[in-house]
Amino acid sequence: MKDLIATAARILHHARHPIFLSGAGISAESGIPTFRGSEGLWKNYRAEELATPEAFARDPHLVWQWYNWRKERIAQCKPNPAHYAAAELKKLLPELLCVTQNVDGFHALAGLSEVLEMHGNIYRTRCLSCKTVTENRTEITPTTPCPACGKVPLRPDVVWFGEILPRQVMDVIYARLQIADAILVVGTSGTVYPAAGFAVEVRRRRGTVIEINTDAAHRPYADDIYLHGKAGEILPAIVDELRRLS
Ligand code: BV8
Repeated sequence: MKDLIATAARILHHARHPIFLSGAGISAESGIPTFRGSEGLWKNYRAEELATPEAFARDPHLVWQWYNWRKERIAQCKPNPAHYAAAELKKLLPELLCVTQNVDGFHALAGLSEVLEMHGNIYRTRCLSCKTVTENRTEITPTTPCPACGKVPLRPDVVWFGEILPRQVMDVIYARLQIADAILVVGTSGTVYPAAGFAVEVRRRRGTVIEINTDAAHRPYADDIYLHGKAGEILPAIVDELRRLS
């Protein structure tokens, strides 16, 4: 593993247009359940059944119950060494484009301000009537009025399955994918698109894919650098190695 970490650090150090992509696994050591791990269910629902416009239209109370439960759970957790290491990585590699699929806001909380939250943020709500987006850390129900126009309902300001991703975010990511020579993928099952396609695109352009994941069954491609283990341990080790190279 030590050699792999040194190789990963060297590749990132020499990369001209690297990308960092994180998924729910980077927050697992903070105590936030991942989506597809054993603890990923809520009341026996899967994320794909609740994180959709159809589910919200059908039962906004149930969907808001799920988001309120997650907001409360996240509020009891804090960023872990992997989040802080990601912020250090950005300082050591100013060119690094940082993207997260997570909506917990932990990258920003750990000091990585320039992170693209491609699936939105659980602590923001959006009014279905006037589209106003507000920060909100309290419990929301389908009858909570919009602070701007007073109408209901509000929805979580996240991207649901079947919804398109924020254009301005995707434009930046797709532009980088045209020139990316390395991508560091941390704690994602690679099952949700378009994020799951980013490593494929980097590989297609002969870039290097470096993955950190605890799942031994995770099928890396032969030419990937697969670091099997916890993000909270491996990411800080890559940062230490990078510091030696810098
Ligand atoms: C879209 C926000 C246009 C909400 C989320 C192409 C092919 C097939 C399907 C599609 C496609 N294009 C679009 C789709 C449909 C769909 C999709 O991908 N479906 C999947 C289920 C097949 N995609 C969409 O609808 C996207 N929209 O593309 O618009 C379009 C639309 C329709 C049709 C065509 C085009 C929108 C997707 C966004 C959905 N919103 N979240 C919320 O959070 O409430 S996705 C949700 O899953 C989270 O954001 C989460 O981050 C994300 C991905 O999951 P992971 O992060 O990977 O988490 P997971 O639990 O799966 O894995 C954790 C990993 O960590 C594991 O591998 C584990 O081993 C590892 N791990 C655990 N602990 C650690 C660790 N690793 C390291 N250290 C540890 N300690």
